[in-house]
Amino acid sequence: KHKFWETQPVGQFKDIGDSSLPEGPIEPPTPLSEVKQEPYNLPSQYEWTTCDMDSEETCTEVYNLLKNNYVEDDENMFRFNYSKEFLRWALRPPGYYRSWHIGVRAKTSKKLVAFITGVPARIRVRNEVVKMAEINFLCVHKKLRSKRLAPVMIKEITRRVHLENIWQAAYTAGVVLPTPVTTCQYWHRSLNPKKLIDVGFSRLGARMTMNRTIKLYKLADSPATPGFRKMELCDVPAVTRLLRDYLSQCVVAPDFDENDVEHWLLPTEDVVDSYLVESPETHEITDFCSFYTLPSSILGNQNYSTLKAAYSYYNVSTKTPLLQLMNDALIVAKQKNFDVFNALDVMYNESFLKELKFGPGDGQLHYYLYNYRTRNALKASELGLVLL
Ligand code: YNC
Ligand code: MG
Repeated sequence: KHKFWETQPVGQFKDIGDSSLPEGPIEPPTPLSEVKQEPYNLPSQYEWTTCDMDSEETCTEVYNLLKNNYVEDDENMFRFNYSKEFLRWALRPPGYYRSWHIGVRAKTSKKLVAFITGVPARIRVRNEVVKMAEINFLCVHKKLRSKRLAPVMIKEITRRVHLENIWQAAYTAGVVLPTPVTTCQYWHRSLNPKKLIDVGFSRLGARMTMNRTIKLYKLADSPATPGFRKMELCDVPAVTRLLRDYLSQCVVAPDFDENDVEHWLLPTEDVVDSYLVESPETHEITDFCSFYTLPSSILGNQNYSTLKAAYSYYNVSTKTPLLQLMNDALIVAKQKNFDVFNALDVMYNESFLKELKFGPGDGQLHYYLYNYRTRNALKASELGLVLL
């Protein structure tokens, strides 16, 4: 059934429930000298390219490949439209490897036809911090689908990850593969219900009028929590402590240090937004919330071409109730003109989704680890990892 995935060191369906299998790496690392030194073979019309994301020209090529060929919803109404700024942010975190930004070009035209990326991360699974690659942006041009190009790309990135002496990876996908560590669901909170209904993202509820719907999703004009403000560079140490402490409660979570927090959470215009609560009395930083910007192209609508979506990222509440904190996040997202605020049911998110009028989406997001077995599948709430 899974001709490729059955050959890989991942949890196999046949092993589900076999409690004799130990938690941890499935295969031991091999000596670096035994890692294949040459790239895998591509069909003869294609060649490997390493994509330099510092180059405006290459970044534009990647942007266009993804804009036209990356992930769509089940009904093919929307397609992710990651911005160039976002791609540069997502692909150049502390310690990144340029060799993990892999493209495939047609030899004659030099056109970019496929892409896959990895970035390094330290991910904690229970008490073990494991060096991993986070794999993302696997994309094959629509005209080259179902030709088994994806397995070659996955093998090639695996080889290049191994060359850096890293033997595990984390990734998410909408498709079921052997074998999810967790399966999460997206929830959506309308900020601009009229547009969402007009473009077919949502539908008018039973016995609802447009005016009642608009009223239902109305938010206050400004955040309610005293001391709620944008995160700044000087907040990095305090936010790192707050976040590390919070994520320690999860079974799987990133092991963020101050450099990681500066990169992943310091606000970057139109890429990532972060807010915190600084106590007006003690000036202590007690709570934190963040979201990233990922628009989708609206396919074939006369009136609108882009859906502006915010995605919940890392949130920490110690003093301000999470419900109130996230309501303030919705308010600032609305002020910034987002149409919808999306969140997975990870961490403590279930505690606010229904009350803040998020509705469940269709389609699930499966989380995977490569060459790392967990004893059992996790609950979404035990997961403290958000991939882009
Ligand atoms: C997928 N999303 O099952 P079997 S997510 C992994 N992730 O293999 P072909 C996938 N594998 O079942 P196509 C996958 N989708 O026979 C399909 N597969 O064992 C498997 N879509 O290959 C599939 N982006 O080339 C099958 O399929 C084999 O031409 C079939 O290409 C697939 O980024 C794809 O959804 C997804 O661009 C590239 O459909 C194409 O269809 C496409 O014949 C739209 O492939 C965009 C899209 C995927 C987004 C993502 C995470 C990717 C993770 C990859 C796995 C990483 C493993 C760890 C590596 C490092 C290890 C270390 C150390
Ligand atoms: Mg293919």
